[in-house]
Amino acid sequence: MESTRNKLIQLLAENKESYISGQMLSDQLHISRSAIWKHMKELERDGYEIEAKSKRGYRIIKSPEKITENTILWGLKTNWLGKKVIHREMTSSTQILAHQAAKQNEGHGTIVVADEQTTGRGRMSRTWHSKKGSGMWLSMILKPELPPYLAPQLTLLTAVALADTISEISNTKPLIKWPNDILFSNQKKCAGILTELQAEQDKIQYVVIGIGLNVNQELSDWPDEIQERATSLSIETNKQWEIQSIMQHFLSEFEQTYDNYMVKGFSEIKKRWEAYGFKLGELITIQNLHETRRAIFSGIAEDGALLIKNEDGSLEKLYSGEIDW
Ligand code: BT5
Repeated sequence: MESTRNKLIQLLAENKESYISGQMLSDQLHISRSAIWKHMKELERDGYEIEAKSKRGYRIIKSPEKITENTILWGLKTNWLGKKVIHREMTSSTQILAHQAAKQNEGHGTIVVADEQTTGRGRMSRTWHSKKGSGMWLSMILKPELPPYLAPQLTLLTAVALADTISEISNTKPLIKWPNDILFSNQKKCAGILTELQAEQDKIQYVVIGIGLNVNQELSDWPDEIQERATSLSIETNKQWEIQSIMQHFLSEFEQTYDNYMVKGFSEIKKRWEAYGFKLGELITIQNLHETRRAIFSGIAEDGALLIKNEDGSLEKLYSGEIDW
């Protein structure tokens, strides 16, 4: 259930440019004017700067930089995504928390956010470095009405929304490396996506999509082996970024992309994805137990597989990580 506090922030956020009267707030929230005043004092303690003018009402001038459930909601322009926020300063992994929450019936669109993850995870039990306050460590609980075999499309959809967000806010040119990495042209990884599915045979119960986006790290924040392969928005642009506004932008972008996909299907996502595709149209090396061969990376298939064109002109789908980029 949405708390009065969150509704109050929502109302103030919607009226950012003007004052909203104590009476109007009290009518909308069904609480007394003195209760409104008490909430305002609590918001101030959370780091909000609030202007109160007699005869005009209240206005938020500045929200705190520290991430909290309230500050994420403040200014969030989504309809359903992130309306319920679970925030921790420190946790093992937002994926673990999100799975627990989903099992306890947390609904579609709930997000889990942490400032720091002690055991952030990548695919196949790999580690995701998640230093305190340096990146967007976010997991989203979704309950899509989709057959499980289409779940890989959600990873591609997330990558498109994330690449759009990065290019819109920072004016950089990110690339998507199939299936789940965001890189820059120097081939350094700035973000990774982890899609984890809980499904019955023909029905998704829920999916948790985890996004790790490096925002304000310097190279020395990572161990040597990661330094060679990683980058952050800050390293690429030479400036510090506000993590929460990036998150809000991403959540809006994701929601629109997801809603559109649910109505219109995958073809638009495919087009948008291919516009960002790393090494699309180029020769790549495919390795498996028996052979090494070269083929052209020619696109992505409806089921999220990677499409290659062999030397004899035949098209083939690849699913596993046997590509040597
Ligand atoms: C991924 O895995 O790229 C998915 C990462 C998903 C992280 C998010 S954060 C929020 C949510 N909660 C979690 O616990 N996880 C998700 P993968 O493709 O397996 O890449 C992992 C590899 O990337 C590691 O083995 C390292 O080589 C490298 N790596 C680790 N941390 C990195 C970082 N911060 N930046 C760039 N590369 C990193």
